[in-house]
Amino acid sequence: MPEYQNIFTQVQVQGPAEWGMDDSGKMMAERGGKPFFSTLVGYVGNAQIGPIYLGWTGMISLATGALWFFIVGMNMLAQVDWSLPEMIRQLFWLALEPPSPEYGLSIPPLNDGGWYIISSLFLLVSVCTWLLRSYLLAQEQKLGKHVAWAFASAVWLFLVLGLIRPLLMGSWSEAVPYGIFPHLDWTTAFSIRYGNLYYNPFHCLSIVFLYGSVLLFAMHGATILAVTRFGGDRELEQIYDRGTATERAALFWRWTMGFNATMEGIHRWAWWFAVLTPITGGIGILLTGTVVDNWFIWAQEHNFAPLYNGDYGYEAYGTYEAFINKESN
Ligand code: 07D
Repeated sequence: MPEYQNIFTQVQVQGPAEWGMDDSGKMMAERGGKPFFSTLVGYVGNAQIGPIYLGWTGMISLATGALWFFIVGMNMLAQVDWSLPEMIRQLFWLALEPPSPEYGLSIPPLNDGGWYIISSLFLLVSVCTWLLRSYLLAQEQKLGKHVAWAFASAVWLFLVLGLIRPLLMGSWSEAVPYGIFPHLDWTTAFSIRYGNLYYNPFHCLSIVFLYGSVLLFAMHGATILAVTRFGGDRELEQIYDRGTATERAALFWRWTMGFNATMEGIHRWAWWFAVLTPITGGIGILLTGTVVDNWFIWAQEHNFAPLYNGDYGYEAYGTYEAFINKESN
């Protein structure tokens, strides 16, 4: 055994395939695929691939996810006259768009948004069963449900964007199109339509938590790698039986910024920052167009954006209401 190991100097040890625990006796039957080893994969993670546990939630999730993917793909193919080379050439620009506004919340003809609604139903089932699967698999292994709850926060934003907000706005046309550039164009159009999303304080908060997650991950990853030589990579052990690695890491951060998280607490910091990104984001999207029609004016009203003298700010019209009326005339 080398004395000092980290991800850059690791040795790949290969023994018999690991099948995992079998507490209840019913999981083994649902594990599929003969496990095999890949040295290449071993460079970035565990060299063993499989077996995979599917179960009924996994089966439904993959099947409905594939149906969504297939419907979107076939619609794109139809748009380029069933020409595969054209589909590949235009792939980044193609989309399955939601119905147009005149349909409201009714079900439109297939080629006028109907396929969008059907495929969305499949995607909804797929994402929700995947969430349930992460909950059930944790339960099966007697783990905490932290992964499932974290994924639930992402599903919250997904539901707000594609289901809850369109329902509140009274139109499926509010939903996000399925396509690579088209969904990005949608975010820009959405931002402009509602007066610049940068002035939505929940978009601000979401960015804070997104960037904050990145910073925490970098700090934590760097810290653990830096104290690996003292056994710091055995994090759980360091939590209940603190050793010199933890002491050094803590001291480093106290010297650097006067404060240090604990060996256990840093993971809670990371979890909360990650989870709060889509939670705050979902609140911001939910308020847009339902409660607030123009975030720039909202920000001016709340002394958060500057007031200009001229046609840009609402004060040129006397009151906010007068400005809104002028805008809608
Ligand atoms: C999207 C939801 C969960 C996803 C799930 C998965 C499938 C299947 C299929 C693999 C990520 C579903 C599964 C679909 C996959 C296959 C085959 C989570 C998601 C469950 N913004 N912005 C955010 C920044 C601007 C806009 C969040 C930065 C402009 C809109 C985040 C900038 C405009 C929305 C963020 C910036 C604009 C957002 C996303 C900089 C125009 C949202 C958080 C530097 C471009 C979303 C409140 C997240 C939101 C969102 C960051 C600029 C528009 C913090 C850094 C001004 C419309 N923006 N943004 O976790 O929550 O997403 O807003 O300029 O809806 Mg923004």
